[in-house]
Amino acid sequence: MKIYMRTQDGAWQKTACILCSQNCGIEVQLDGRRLARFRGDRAHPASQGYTCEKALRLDSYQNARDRLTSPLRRRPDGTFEAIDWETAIREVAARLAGVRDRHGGESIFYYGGGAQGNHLGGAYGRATRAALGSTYSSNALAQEKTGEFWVDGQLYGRPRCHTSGDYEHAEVALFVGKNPWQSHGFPRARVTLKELSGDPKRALIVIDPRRTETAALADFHLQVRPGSDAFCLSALLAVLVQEDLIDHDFVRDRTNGFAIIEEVLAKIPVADYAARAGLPEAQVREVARRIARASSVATYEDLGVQQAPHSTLNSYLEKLLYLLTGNFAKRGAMNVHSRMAGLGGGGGIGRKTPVGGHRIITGLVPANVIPDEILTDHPKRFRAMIVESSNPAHSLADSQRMREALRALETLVVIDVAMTETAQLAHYVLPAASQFEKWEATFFNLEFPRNYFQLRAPILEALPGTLAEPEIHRRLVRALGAISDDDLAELKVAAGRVATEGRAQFAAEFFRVTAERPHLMALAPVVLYETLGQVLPEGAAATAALWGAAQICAMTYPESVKRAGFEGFGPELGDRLFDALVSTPSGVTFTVDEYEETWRRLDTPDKRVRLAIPELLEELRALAGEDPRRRDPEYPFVLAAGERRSSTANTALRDPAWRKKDTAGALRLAPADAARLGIADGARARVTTRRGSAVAIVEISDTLQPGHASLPNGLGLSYPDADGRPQIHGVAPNELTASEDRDWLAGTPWHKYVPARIEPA
Ligand SMILES: Nc1nc2c(c(=O)[nH]1)N[C@H]1C(S)=C(S)[C@@H](COP(=O)(O)OP(=O)(O)OC[C@H]3O[C@@H](n4cnc5c(=O)[nH]c(N)nc54)[C@H](O)[C@@H]3O)O[C@H]1N2
Ligand SMILES: Nc1nc2c(c(=O)[nH]1)N[C@H]1C(S)=C(S)[C@@H](COP(=O)(O)OP(=O)(O)OC[C@H]3O[C@@H](n4cnc5c(=O)[nH]c(N)nc54)[C@H](O)[C@@H]3O)O[C@H]1N2
Ligand code: SF4
Ligand SMILES: [Mo]
Repeated sequence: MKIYMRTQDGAWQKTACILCSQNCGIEVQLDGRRLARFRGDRAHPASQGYTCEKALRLDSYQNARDRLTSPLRRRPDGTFEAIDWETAIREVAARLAGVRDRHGGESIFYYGGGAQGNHLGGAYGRATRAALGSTYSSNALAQEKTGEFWVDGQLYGRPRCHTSGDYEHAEVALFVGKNPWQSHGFPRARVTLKELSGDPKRALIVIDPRRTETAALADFHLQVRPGSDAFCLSALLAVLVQEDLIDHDFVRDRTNGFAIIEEVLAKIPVADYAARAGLPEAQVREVARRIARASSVATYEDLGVQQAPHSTLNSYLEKLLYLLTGNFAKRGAMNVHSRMAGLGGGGGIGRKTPVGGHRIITGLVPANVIPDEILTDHPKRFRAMIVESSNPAHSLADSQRMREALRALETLVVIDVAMTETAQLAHYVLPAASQFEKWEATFFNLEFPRNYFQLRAPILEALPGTLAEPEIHRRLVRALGAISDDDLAELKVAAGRVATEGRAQFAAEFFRVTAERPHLMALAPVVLYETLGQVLPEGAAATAALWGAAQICAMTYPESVKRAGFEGFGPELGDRLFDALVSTPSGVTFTVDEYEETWRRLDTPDKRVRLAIPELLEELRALAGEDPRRRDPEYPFVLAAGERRSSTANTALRDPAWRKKDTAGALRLAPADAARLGIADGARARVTTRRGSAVAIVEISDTLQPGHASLPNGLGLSYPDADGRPQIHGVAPNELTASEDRDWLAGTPWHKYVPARIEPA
């Protein structure tokens, strides 16, 4: 099918940067197929013209040397041969159907579904999974956010009650293991950080072992010992209780269970815990008082604590800090945001993995246990895998074991734009059109009180040989025989009447047909694509699933959608919202919330926050017997494996030439350690962990404390040189990490806490 493009050559074309979850709106000028010139899109409702320096490098993604241009099939000797799409779809469908028929569809595991900016394809992937009966899935959120989601579920009744911080208006902003200057995570991050830092009436607080760019701007930098956040956070909470700095009205009117946590926090020895965290007691007390005194506080916890010891407990303690001080459901504080579509894996509550019985949170299998669910003779093991827009052979802990697991699969299918480390192990590789060659959108819509959504139109024709994911999944679903022409006959007629009768009659027909043929509901994205999609304006068939999402969004938040300026009831409201998405290339504000909305979104029976979480209170009590100052003398360093820098963008940019600074991806070391080990700036050092060993170029940096070392995220990728020979650039962090180093509850990895030895090389 011909893909429509909105604008002409030479014009500024609206799209988004896809190098982090922020997806700033940008405008691009093309030079042939090259993304030649960039500027921030001032009409984008969230980014308002803001970008960081990385957006300028997007052509390295679009025109990479290792872009895939044909479906590939593995030969017995491990090399690949190009095959046509028809063969590829037929064989992939047949092989996966074979696995399903022999072992059940649940033995086909799905991983990924979108990276930093492309979540539309994953929606269609759900149809392929449904066609196969594949029920287990995961993605990168199970390496970072599942512990936090679980805590949200305990506090607010449902893991979907995800909170958003209002840093722009907060009197105090607290960043815990988060460096937004580099990693962003909220709109126009650097502008907001500078405002916070420059205003004497406001305060920026950072908890980070390293003096990051954000910490350097902070009013208070709690430079914790790596991995000791549970001590720091519980000491802060203990000060609130022991100095009676609690918001008693909020706690009494809005929460349950305070007495239980008060008892635990009252006993915590503040001076001792501060010392274990490497902090002056006076500073901990001052920070707790500053938080308590503020009229509003917004917090952000990220990988520094989520990928470190006590990950889930840290999430709990961080949330208690804003709850006990009443910084919830109000301006400048924390609120429960709306969403256009979820990013979880679906499925019921209380599910466990089939082999190890590990907890599945928001439908996501813990990333670190995936190899254990494959490398076993257990009859319920995963036998096949579909990997879409993700690179688990590189991004999951313990790459060696992950590779072994991927090799043990009967069938591995990878859908990607580039020849990744995971694709190299696949039986079939299906080449996707890039995010500038198809309709695309991010589902990282996490803002409150105004939430935003941008539907991006293609600005380039698809690279020959590639297909957009919606079309790949449509073909797979059809080849699997999950949908018949008969199933769609009436809906095609209804679609044909949309031009004259509008979409409301189509919606009614859709619900009638899916009620009659219930198997079609799980296949809805492909059903919509083949019916409604064919009559959407501008060749936007791939946005048909978004029409479904817009309908659900309007049904879930009718008042908030109306406040955003949309009119109508029921399907009409969803339709208006969808029309706006398609016709507003800079993106739209899709919900506007009142602060009371946060309370209405809670899913506890009495709409109160449940403060006491027994499992985590037990872990909190047990901290007394632990000392983060103790280290294994064999591995005296703590290595943070995977720092975000201005030279990193996960693995979206594979060509090392995009990096203008820090080209080798340096191992950062404190001056005292470098001097003691006799390692000069720019020299090579060997890093050895219990799992592996690697050589890196050293950068001596006084931002690190002694005993702490740091490697960047997303390096160690294989990329062809000018003669097509693969070269590996930098250290792949997960050659050094181990799958057993993970949170006991959520299974999240300890990438930021890897015991290591460092020597001159
Ligand atoms: N430039 C850039 N931006 C990105 C990305 C990228 O690759 N490059 N990736 C995006 C993605 S996928 C994500 S999830 C976010 C992540 O965003 P962040 O979580 O901000 O990123 P990191 O640099 O991995 O970790 C944050 C901080 O944790 C600190 N840290 C390490 N150990 C500890 C510890 O024990 N305690 C505490 N308190 N802090 C510790 C590190 O010093 C670091 O400053 O970034 C997004 N943005
Ligand atoms: N040691 C260590 N490991 C980490 C981290 C760490 O800090 N340290 N961070 C973790 C975190 S927070 C994250 S989010 C993960 C990220 O790791 P992954 O989930 O593996 O995601 P990305 O590195 O973003 O890779 C995305 C893939 O999508 C492909 N792609 C891009 N556009 C398209 C498209 O349009 N269609 C398709 N089909 N494919 C496309 C890219 O080529 C790339 O292969 O890594 C995790 N791993
Ligand atoms: S990398 Fe992130 S913050 Fe920077 S321009 Fe891209 S989307 Fe915006
Ligand atoms: Mo991430």
